[in-house]
Amino acid sequence: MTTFTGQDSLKTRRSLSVGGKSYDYFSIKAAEDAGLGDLSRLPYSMKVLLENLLRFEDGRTVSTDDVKAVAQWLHDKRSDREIAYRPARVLMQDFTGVPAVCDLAAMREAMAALGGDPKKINPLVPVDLVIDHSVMVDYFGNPSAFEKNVELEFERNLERYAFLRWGQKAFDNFRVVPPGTGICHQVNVEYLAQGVWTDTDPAGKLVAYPDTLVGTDSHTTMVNGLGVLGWGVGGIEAEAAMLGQPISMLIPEVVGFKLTGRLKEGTTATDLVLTVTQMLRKKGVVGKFVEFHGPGLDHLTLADRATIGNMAPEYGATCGIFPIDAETIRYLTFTGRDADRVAMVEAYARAQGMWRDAGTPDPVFTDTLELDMTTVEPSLAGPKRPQDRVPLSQAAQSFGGDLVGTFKAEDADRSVPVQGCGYSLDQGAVVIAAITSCTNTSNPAVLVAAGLLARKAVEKGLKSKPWVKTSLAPGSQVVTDYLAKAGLQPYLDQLGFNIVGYGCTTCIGNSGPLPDPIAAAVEEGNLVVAAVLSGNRNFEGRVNPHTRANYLASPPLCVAYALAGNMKIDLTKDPIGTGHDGQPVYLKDIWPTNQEVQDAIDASLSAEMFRSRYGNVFEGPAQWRGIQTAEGQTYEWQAGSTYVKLPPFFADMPKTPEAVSDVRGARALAVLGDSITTDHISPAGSIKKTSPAGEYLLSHQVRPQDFNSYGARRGNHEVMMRGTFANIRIRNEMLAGVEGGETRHYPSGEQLPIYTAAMRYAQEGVPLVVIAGKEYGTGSSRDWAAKGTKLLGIRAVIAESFERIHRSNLVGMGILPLQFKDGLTRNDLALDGTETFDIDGIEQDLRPRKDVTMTITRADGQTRQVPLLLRIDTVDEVEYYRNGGVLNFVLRNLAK
Ligand code: MIC
Ligand code: SF4
Repeated sequence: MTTFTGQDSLKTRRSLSVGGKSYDYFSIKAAEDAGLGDLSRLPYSMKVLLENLLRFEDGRTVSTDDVKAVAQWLHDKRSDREIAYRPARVLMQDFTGVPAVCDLAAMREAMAALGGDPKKINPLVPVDLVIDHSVMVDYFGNPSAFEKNVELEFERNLERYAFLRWGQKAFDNFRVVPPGTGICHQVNVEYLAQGVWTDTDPAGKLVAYPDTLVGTDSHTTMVNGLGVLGWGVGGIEAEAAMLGQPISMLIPEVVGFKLTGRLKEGTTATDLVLTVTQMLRKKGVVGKFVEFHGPGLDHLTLADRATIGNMAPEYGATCGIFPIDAETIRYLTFTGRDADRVAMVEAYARAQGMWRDAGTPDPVFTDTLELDMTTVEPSLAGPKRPQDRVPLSQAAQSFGGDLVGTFKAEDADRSVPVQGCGYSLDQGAVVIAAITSCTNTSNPAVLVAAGLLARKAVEKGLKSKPWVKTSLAPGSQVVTDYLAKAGLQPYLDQLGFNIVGYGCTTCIGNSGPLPDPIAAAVEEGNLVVAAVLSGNRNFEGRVNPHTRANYLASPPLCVAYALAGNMKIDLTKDPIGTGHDGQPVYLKDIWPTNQEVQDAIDASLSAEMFRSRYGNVFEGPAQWRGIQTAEGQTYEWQAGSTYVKLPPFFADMPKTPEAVSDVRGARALAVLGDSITTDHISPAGSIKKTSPAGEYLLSHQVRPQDFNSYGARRGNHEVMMRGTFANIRIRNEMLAGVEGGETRHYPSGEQLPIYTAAMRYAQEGVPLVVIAGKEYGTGSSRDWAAKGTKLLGIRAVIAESFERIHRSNLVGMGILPLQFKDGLTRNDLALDGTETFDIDGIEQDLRPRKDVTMTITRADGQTRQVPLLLRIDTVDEVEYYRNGGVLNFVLRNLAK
């Protein structure tokens, strides 16, 4: 395979011999000697980018000037140069992977229609897709929960899985990790990632280079803990990368995060990552790399680093990376990676100046910040944003504050009897306690801590409160092995934390319904009840439609809150329950010491567990192996399918794109506030019966219990268009006091679901815009947030700022991201939806980051001109936009 097509003008190709084998590599030291000067203090992540440029320097997509710009970065600590970056591989999960395979299948057909060769639509780099996002927690708290949930998962998702099995055969370089195996990022860290990748060049010579990737999931950054540079991109960008299109990016700023000290007794890696997230969000690192360094690294296990890397989307950074050091090597060895490969990782890192040890001087960074880890305290984050950290000691009070903020004070003590259960549900009840998410289930320390806490609680005679939906969903089967070996699973089981599946579950919003009587009590009392989960996201409407408050916390704290059963209990002061002996039990009485945790890990985790579990990782359960698969280069779309449909993005695409045009007479489809997440734009969770998507499914004879989730329906654009902006908690400022995806259509003035209004405007030939506040598109990589926006007829999104991935997804779908300038916001414009909008500067002289003008015409004919910054950031992106999207661009090129 030709993953290095460069001409190597700087003559940096060298060879390295390890374990009797010789590898070529593109040497940074050689580049220094070729005139770039001392590069030793470049950040680790910049060295990875530099190597990529050296390897692919072809005088066309990558020039020696690009290489020099990286060297120059060392002096300026920033650069406005655009580079073409080619990651070694691509990682997908099924929520984003199914629509990606749909796109690829559609591109094969479009390719044939354009007179090109459909076989060109084939990944050129290795692609792994892990099926992890679909399993739901329908059954919980009993020994058969796991089996029954898996059964339902296959029943619901058979069509999608059969489609993926077709893809597995139809595309080269494409592997699928079957359902029930683990979560993509944990499988990546524990198995797929290699630290250093190797391949043979056209002359048959082995070449070594850093393992790098893009993933169609924002938490791809978890692998940064291993020193592997990777981040999340939309499916469309990943598909382009598979087909050989380099990632177009600006040489990033790199923020150095110095860690000193070590976590004190009673605190966990989860507490640390929530602290880091809060600090970095406050700093503002969107579009930047974050790199961790300092003596504190010596006290962080690889799993701790992976937890910190994981939450990069929550702190807003492109990635949060750790350099390679002795701990990386220990982990690679321990997880059963091939000994030769491990030796190579060390030799390669040393040869390239990418190895960290105590003596390594601090790299040069654009900006820095520092945390003494001894100051980290037990924490939660919530009730609706991951960056809103609350110290455990203030959680009860802070929840009370939120509660009173939402309701009249006299409602704060409301309590509703739960039908047929003999107890009442109070305000603040914890109704979900979920040990979930790759963020934490990849870290044995916090899982073992949860198990030890469960043991101590059981020994004292404590029980989970009966209204709590408890679940444990590990990100790999190895977790089950070590919890069993440590003898801890039985105690977790006794508290209701039986295994419910190996996958994302509650973290993605697949928490399943609350038991009917509980849901009824919540609705009857309009209670604010909570979920406590060890996930990384708690955006409104995500975790469960009934939990208005959602707190992220470490696995042991999830168990603690299941015991306590209410957010209003102060776990640092109030008893968590009453023991056998009638005496109050406090959290501190059952919290395990760091030494106990370490001892249990030492006694129960072994390299053999990783080897045996991953030895047959592509096999899957019987249900998977039994799926009948279609054959053929192109997919036979099933007319009746409500899961997989030919997407419309390339329908009737002409060989040359039409000219781009200014926006004329647009209406606002929605005016939105700050921190609009991709969960608001394209929710992933449950589909309401009364929503346009629900009505569509009903009209296609799908029963509500078979609706599955928006995430699982992403292979069907009809559902997804209807689900765009259908989040139950989104607030459109064009309507006062309305929650949910509604808008007002003008000039009729009628209040309609957003989808219905959009279709009405489409019929009327009216283009649309969306107006929003800061950090628009926060959250995930899901490109459906941009695809849905496109299919609703939205030409431009005008916001105060954009989150990285969503901005590039918008451009990738041919939508204009426009940013307010000079401190102006939507609030200064007093918009109510009756206005029309014209945007100039697109037809003429389209170029990256230019200023354009928007003219607002009010109902009374008055006009106002607003300057905007065009957030098409690179020259390549201009081309994507001109082509109507990145995939259309790639298709046209391949068809030539
Ligand atoms: C998430 O955590 O939000 C998801 C679900 O994993 C998404 C991807 C998706 O929407 O499928 C992400 O993080 O990118
Ligand atoms: Fe990990 Fe949660 Fe995303 Fe799944 S949904 S990949 S568990 S962060």
